[in-house]
Amino acid sequence: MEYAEDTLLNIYEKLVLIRYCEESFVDPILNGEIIGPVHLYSGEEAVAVGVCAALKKSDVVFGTHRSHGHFIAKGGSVRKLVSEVYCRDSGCSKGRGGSQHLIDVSAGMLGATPIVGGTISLALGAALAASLRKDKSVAVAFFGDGASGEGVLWECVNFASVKKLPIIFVCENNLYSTHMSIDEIRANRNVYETAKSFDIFSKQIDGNNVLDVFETAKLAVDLCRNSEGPCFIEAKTYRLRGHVGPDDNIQGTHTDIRPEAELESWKKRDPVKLFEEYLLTAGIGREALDEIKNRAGLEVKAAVESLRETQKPAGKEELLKYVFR
Ligand SMILES: Cc1ncc(C[n+]2csc(CCOP(=O)(O)OP(=O)(O)O)c2C)c(N)n1
Ligand SMILES: [Mg+2]
Repeated sequence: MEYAEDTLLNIYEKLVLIRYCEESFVDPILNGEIIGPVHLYSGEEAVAVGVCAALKKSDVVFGTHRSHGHFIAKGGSVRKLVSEVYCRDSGCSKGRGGSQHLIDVSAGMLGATPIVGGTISLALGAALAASLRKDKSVAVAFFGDGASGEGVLWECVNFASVKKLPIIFVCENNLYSTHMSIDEIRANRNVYETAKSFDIFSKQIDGNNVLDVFETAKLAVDLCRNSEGPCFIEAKTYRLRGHVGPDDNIQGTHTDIRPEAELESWKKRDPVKLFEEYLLTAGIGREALDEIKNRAGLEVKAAVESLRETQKPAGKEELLKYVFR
């Protein structure tokens, strides 16, 4: 086998943990227990997991409005994530941020915000700092195809290229930006081609194949550590759920966007299932996979149960407690 068994099983565990976490939010969103918008990452897990598997703890990542996966993949605490999504005091932003404001400094997850493209320049700053410190650390900016329409992305790519900064721009191209198809927004679907014009390493990959993502990310990390960055990775992927909440945005439903056949064809390329098939073919026993699933299920269940039993969202009188005034 080309990879150590440990490496493969760690990757599998992260994929499953993210999927279980995401799906655990579905019913509480529908019954109103979770308030505020929640953008689920189901179907895109291989991007966050493949990239973060190539990083060290001391490297840093920045996310988006859809960042539960980035948070877990970089080693953030599941309990703090779940608590934050439920807006509880024990969350990573003390329950005042919710699903879209995720941060775990000790894990190197330096932030996520709902502003499309909003963290790209922050990641650039982290890369500039790393370059001035000469500490060989790498910064990653995760963003969606929608951010490719924001000027700040290309300003950052240009600056990073001019200064040879250790930053990896990771575009999660899931073909839609809210409820618009990429073809309605971009003249050229292939975002990595635009990045190429800045004279940097830029590649389009299968974002549902976690080992493809891992291999390309390792290459990009090596380039960055050798002062041959920046790099741009366009990972083609698809959300199994719709833009926000559990709705799948299928044509004919109230959001009426995505052809059902398109969703069905991507379901066949579910990144968790694809990797499971790979592991079984590579000779890893089903028992080992079941054990991991069991553990991940228990971890998510324990996180949800702990907050249900012990805490409530902050009341009106406490909402401004951590706000600088
Ligand atoms: C600057 C800005 N413009 C518009 C919005 C509204 N908005 C929220 S999410 C989103 C779509 C983002 O699409 P993409 O970047 O492809 O990410 P995806 O949701 O597909 O993961 C938009 C337009 C916003 N939050 N910020
Ligand atoms: Mg998108």
